Formats: sequence, C-alpha cells, structure tokens
Amino acid sequence: MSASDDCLFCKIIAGQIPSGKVYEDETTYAFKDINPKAKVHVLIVPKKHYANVAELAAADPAELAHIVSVAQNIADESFHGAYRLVFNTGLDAGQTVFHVHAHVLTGEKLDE
Ligand code: D5M
Repeated sequence: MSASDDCLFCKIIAGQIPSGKVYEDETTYAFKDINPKAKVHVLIVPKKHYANVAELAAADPAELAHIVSVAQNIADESFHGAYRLVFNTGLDAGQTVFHVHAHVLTGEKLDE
C-alpha cells in the first residue's frame, strides 16, 4: 500500500509536519498525540501506509506485533508496564486519520 499524498501521518513520518517523536526505527515511528487523553499518550504507526489495523494485520502481521512491543517498551519506561492500546477502526468508531495508529495510553492509573 503506498503513501497517500494527503495522509497526515505519512507527512509526519517524512518530517514534513513536525511531531513530538518518542521512538523511531526502520519500519516504525512513534510520537506524542496532539490531544492527549492520558499523562502519556503516544501514537505508534508503521512507516508504510495502511488504512487501518485489519489491513496491517493481513499484510504485515510481524509489523503489528512489533508495534505491540514498542508500546510495551514505552509503558515499561513510563508506568511499570501498564498501558491501554487502542486502534480506532472506522469513522463510526472515532477513527479520524486513515493511516493505522496504535494509541498507547499510560503514565498514570487509567479510568476503567
Ligand atoms: O486518532 C487520531 C489522533 O491523531 C487523535 O488522537 C489526534 C491525533 N493527531 C491529529 N493530528 C496530530 C498531529 N499533527 N500530531 C500529533 N497527533 C495528532 P483517531 O483514532 O483517528 O481518532
């Protein structure tokens, strides 16, 4: 799946739009959510463009597993390994950016 010219997260990954980077490797990029819902709220994205988590899981399950391990590392450093991992999928579930992203919520005790 190729990057869409008007994809906000492709532009962030390419450095065309600034972001609060917290982690980067060959395949994956993580940055602070602009509208944090927890003390630590990080978005983790694959550098390749997939619209949602189902597309990513079908095309590259190893990358999905890698995103989970990046989330675990962020939570290990922020809040003794406790975190919430959310993939909003579809407009009616609140997905607003159609480049798959894991929301990692951590850094404090979360509401149930
Ligand atoms: O989540 C999309 C998330 O993306 C939402 O929590 C805000 C965040 N966002 C939007 N623009 C930016 C920029 N420029 N930097 C950082 N974070 C951003 P969704 O699950 O699609 O609703």
